[in-house]
Amino acid sequence: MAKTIHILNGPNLNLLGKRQPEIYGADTLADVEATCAKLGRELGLEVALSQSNHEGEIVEMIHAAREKVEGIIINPAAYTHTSVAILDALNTFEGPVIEVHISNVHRRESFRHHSYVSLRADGVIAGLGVEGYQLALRRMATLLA
Ligand code: DHK
Repeated sequence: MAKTIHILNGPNLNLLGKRQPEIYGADTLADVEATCAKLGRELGLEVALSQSNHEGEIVEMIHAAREKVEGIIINPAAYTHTSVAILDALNTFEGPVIEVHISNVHRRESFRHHSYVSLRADGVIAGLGVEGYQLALRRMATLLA
């Protein structure tokens, strides 16, 4: 049976493609979902993508992932820099976790330089645009082989 990867996205990423395209690019989250589903098929992985603007909902999605999926790719967006709750939830998950940021957070405001989620992540991708999700998926295929 194919292993499942959940790609979780935090606040404002529902506006991907419309929101500050000079920073986040022109692709929408639906485009990301389609390219990752296609790549998942090539890699033999089942891919599910979700987005929420609410911290507690993201915590609950991580709890649900505990029972259902083998790996988590997460772009916690602004919660990256603030959320101990999301870090704690990820610490209850046993499979691999890869953190993705579309922009290079280290070249931006200093409050974006710290990530709570990085304390749990097995790997971090930043600044490679939405291609970062596909690269994370390829790494998941390696880790779960
Ligand atoms: C997305 C956001 O919404 C920001 O709050 C983060 C991240 C960076 C990204 O680059 O994908 O600081």
